[in-house]
Amino acid sequence: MKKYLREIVITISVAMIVVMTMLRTPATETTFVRKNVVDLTPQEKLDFVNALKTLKTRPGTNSKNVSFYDEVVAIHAGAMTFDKMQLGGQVILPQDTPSTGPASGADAAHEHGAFLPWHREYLSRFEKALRSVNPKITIPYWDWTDPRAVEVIFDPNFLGTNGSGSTLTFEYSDGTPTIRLNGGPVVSGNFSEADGWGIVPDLHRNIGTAETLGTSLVRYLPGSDAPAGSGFPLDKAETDRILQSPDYATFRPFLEGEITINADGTENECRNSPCNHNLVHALVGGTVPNPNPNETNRRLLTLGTISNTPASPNEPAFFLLHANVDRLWAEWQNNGRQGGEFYAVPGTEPYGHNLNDKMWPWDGGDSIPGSIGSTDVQPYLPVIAPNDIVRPIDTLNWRKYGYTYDTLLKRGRGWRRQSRGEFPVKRTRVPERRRGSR
Ligand SMILES: [Cu+2]
Repeated sequence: MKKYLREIVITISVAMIVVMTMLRTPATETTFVRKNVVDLTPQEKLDFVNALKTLKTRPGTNSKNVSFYDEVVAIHAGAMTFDKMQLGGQVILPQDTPSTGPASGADAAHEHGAFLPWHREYLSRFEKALRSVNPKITIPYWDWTDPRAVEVIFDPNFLGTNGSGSTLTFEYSDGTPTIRLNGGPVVSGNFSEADGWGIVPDLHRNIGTAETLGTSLVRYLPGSDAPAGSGFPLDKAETDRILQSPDYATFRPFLEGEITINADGTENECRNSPCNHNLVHALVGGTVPNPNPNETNRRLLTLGTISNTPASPNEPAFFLLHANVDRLWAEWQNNGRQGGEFYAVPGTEPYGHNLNDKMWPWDGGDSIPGSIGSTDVQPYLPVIAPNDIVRPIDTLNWRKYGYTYDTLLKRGRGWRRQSRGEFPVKRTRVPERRRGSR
């Protein structure tokens, strides 16, 4: 009898220890799921719009007294002042004051390896700010191959419709067919100036002239009758091929839109017509070849807010577009390519873009941005702590940030290695460094 009593006491004690240990173990942090924008409920859309608009009125820490949201825009603009040559040299940003420091000479956020790490960090910080308004929010993504997406995003009750009041005609002497674009300032809906979405003119400049685009969001969306390649949705087979890229040196420029790879493996540079991520920027904001062949510094004309890349986060659709870019990177990584060996080959990138480089603006103040035209970006930037350092290597695991994508949940969790269907790559393009050099 005594023996049984002792066993019961031991059993109860062990059970109590187990329970107490479980209570002391912190609950695993919630993973937020970024959803396809077409799957958002009306309430989720309302919450997202309200959070954006709250950040547009929240004070920042900059010396110009612009809002927290505007400060976020300034970070993106600032990153692009480290190299005045933009879009592969098709547009050259006028600049009175050049940048200084090790990051000088290359756009800190685009056209090089850190395009994906930089925007992953940038979006996650912005998403956390949105969640400080409403703890349920995640940034929805715009699957640009989804034929339903454009109508959902540019709905009058969500991000608002096309701009209006301006019809532009571009005629070419070299045989390029005449282009007509309809758009202009967005005058109604949640992101009209009248409804509180006023844009800081200094942070809303044309990338080719540095002239301001004004205080209203500007869109030149293609009509639903636009021919393939000039409208939405984008070609799904092409986006699927991006995910088949065998290495980061192919994947990053293919996704960003500097190159495209055909079904037979041949590779083309997207020189005169943008591709993939760049194409979405170009289509929403309006981008056409410059009809004046003498303007060799400006071979593309960028008309609206999101096609003038430094200013592009003034357009709320920017965040949906970049959530999709980040999702495609996460999917590519999730397919057995999670480590640093699936990033840019060491030493092949300009400073700020290699795996262990500090990325401006999270570089401890090592580099200072330049101006856009005569506009100094510095006073619009938030205060960033000197110990707030981020390197590409810190960004490779998106789950560490506490979010994932619905498409990854559907296909199972975890870093897993699958057989990778890869296409044959015929390398015909010039190396990345040569294209960026003057
Ligand atoms: Cu960007």
